[in-house]
Amino acid sequence: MYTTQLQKHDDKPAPTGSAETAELTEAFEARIAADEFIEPNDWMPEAYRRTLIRQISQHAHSEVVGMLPEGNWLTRAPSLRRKAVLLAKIQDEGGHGLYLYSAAETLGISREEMVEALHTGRSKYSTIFNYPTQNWADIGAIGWLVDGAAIMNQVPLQRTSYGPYARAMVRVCKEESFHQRQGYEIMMAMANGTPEQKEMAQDSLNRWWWPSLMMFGPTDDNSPNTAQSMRWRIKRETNDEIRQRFVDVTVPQAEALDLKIPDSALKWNKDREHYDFGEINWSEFWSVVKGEGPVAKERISARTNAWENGAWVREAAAAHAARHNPVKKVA
Ligand code: FAQ
Repeated sequence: MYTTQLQKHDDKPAPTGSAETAELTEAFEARIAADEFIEPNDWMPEAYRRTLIRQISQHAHSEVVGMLPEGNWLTRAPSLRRKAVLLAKIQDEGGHGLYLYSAAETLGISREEMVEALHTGRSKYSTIFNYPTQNWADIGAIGWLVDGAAIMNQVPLQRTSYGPYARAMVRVCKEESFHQRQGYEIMMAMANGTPEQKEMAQDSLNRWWWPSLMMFGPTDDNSPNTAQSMRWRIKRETNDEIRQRFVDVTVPQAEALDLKIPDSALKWNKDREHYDFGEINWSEFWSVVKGEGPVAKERISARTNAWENGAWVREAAAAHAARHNPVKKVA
């Protein structure tokens, strides 16, 4: 995806002294303040690079692990049309993972290192994918709520300060918008269907609402990374700001479906011009972050098995590439 010759991180001349580092940092910060994109071969503070690797690789893992809950229903989709649409959507998520791994690779980390960090639990992925998909309505709820939350978070990331991440987000957002609509369309069909179908849709909303709100991360005052990431313009809006926007947009959508959001504290606040909503169960959130989610072990073992079973494909692809397109070693 990125055709520019990348410098290897180790090859970059290190600043020779604190005066030089201060000068480079000042120039870097001026570029951030001027809303310039930082590109792979540009000088950047080490902590900025590490923060990006952390966030982009976790985002990539989320896309790839996120294929599993929906994949669970591919063979049981209620019609050929639903199956074809779901298959296309899941393939898109795999593609998002690939753009994001590629963007992270431009920062000097290899795909293998990132995958290993996922498999060994050193790198996180979104809590939402540690919940099970129990019936077809869950596929509608994921598209509507989970992709809806993902878009809300990713639209501001189109203006993130790191160029390859921002550009990847442009295409990802277009595709997520289709995903959100396909989910909402499933919910519309179910909410306007038989009483049993409507009940399934309501049950699904009940189970996915709170985990969807958790996707935006801890509250701003409990978010260790937000302040610095906002200063570096990696994040353009805070966790709470984006969560609030999601609630404000989604409540009328639930009303249009005649479904009830499972929150007795939910109420329009005319002074704030936003919905007030109830307290998220933060102890559940942190326990899922720590890897104790309902299907966390199944998710990681599915990914580990896929990686191991796919070893022969990677070896064959590498052998084919070496035979047909040998890379010339530069002395
Ligand atoms: N799950 O200080 P903060 C999708 C961790 S894509 C797990 O606030 P930050 C598409 C956080 O990593 C969904 N961990 O952190 C799709 C940090 O730990 P660390 C993924 C979480 O980075 C749809 C610690 O808590 N989207 O759904 C979560 O500033 C359907 C403290 O948190 C992205 O990744 C969580 N929910 O803000 C696919 C978007 N929240 O790393 C298939 C890009 C927080 O220090 C089907 N990422 N943590 O060890 C971001 O915008 C940010 O990374 C946040 C977290 C907002 C997720």
